[in-house]
Amino acid sequence: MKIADARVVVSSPGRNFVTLVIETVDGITGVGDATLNGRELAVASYLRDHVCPLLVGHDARRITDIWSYLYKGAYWRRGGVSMAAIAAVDVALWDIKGKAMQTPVYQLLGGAARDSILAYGHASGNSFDELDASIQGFLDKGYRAIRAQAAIPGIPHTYGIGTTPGATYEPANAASPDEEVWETSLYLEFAPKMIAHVREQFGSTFQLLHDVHHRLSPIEAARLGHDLEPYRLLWLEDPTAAEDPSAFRTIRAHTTIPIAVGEVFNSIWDFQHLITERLIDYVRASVSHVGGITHLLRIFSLADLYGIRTGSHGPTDLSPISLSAALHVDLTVPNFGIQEYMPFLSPAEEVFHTSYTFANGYLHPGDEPGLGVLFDEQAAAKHPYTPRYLPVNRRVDGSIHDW
Ligand code: GCO
Ligand code: MG
Repeated sequence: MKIADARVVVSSPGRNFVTLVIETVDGITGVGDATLNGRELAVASYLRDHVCPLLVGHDARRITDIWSYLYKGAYWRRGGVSMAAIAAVDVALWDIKGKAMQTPVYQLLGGAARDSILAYGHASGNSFDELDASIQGFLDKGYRAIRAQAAIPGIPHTYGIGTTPGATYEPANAASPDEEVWETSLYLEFAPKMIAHVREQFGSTFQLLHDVHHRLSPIEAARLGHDLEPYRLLWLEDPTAAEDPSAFRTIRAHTTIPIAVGEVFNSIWDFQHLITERLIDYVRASVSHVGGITHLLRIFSLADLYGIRTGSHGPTDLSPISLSAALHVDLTVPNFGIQEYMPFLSPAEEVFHTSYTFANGYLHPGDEPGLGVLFDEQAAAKHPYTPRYLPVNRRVDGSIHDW
């Protein structure tokens, strides 16, 4: 089953996505997601110029071999661009294998270890009233786990807030990076009040999560974790810049709040010490940023050994192909925790026809052969790439802060 063709489609149905299409000589097509928000064309070029020409003639069934060929063969290992490119190839090959064997990918990964996949949604608001209405909207749709973010008084725009009440949050909406303002002391005062408000308003009827988005120093994160302990969060996400694993020792020394980390990581090596030293509780890897299904499974297996659960990244800046791939993995791994889920911006559904379902707070990848995603290249062509960037953060004194 040799690879006959590999091509890259960059399109913008609602937001930018980079899609890899691999075709075998037998006419089987597989798709992979190579989207790296705000740096899309770098991955498209990596694939087009350096990977697609090498794939032609390889046996599409040899997924692990092709993975190692691309990872070790480049010599320059890891990094967001390389690992997103390898991920797209890997996921497309799993899709092809499933279609060739007429079975959903999750069956190839060991079969379902659960009936359905607990998902969490993103509630947000510019005021407590708006946040309450947003949470109620998710509860009405059946969600059992909700992430809560609200605008910090005194700051013009806070991370994680939809532009209008109920709208999906999309941060990359400007042709050049928007500049947001950040003030840590205001956030540290506000966040515990916001979470306390949610628990007072709604009780403990659902799992509550909160994302710090890498913005605190280790001791600030420790203080926030301590302040939030009474509210029993399912997790506190990315409390501090994730590239320094030793920071998490400081956090752990002061609080029992569960910690989730990993959406900016690219490989098992980024997770190694956080997992083996039991410094985190949830692995938040993106299937499309850590080299695809093959490598994600290795990270999840290592985490399982240490009692750490999974919480795959699932924002709308990963394409529906990545969400589908994550769901196939979620269904099978013994240490699954929770899956992030945001409805895609319209008109993504015209381009990506998916088989996954959502009901009563739970997702399922469906039973179509392969990943269960039909990618319509003609529809994609109607939505050409438009440059869009994530914002940057400046402190009130004008200096750059982590966004
Ligand atoms: C999340 C993330 C995203 C990121 C986005 C950046 O928890 O889903 O923090 O919202 O900001 O993936 O492109
Ligand atoms: Mg996050």
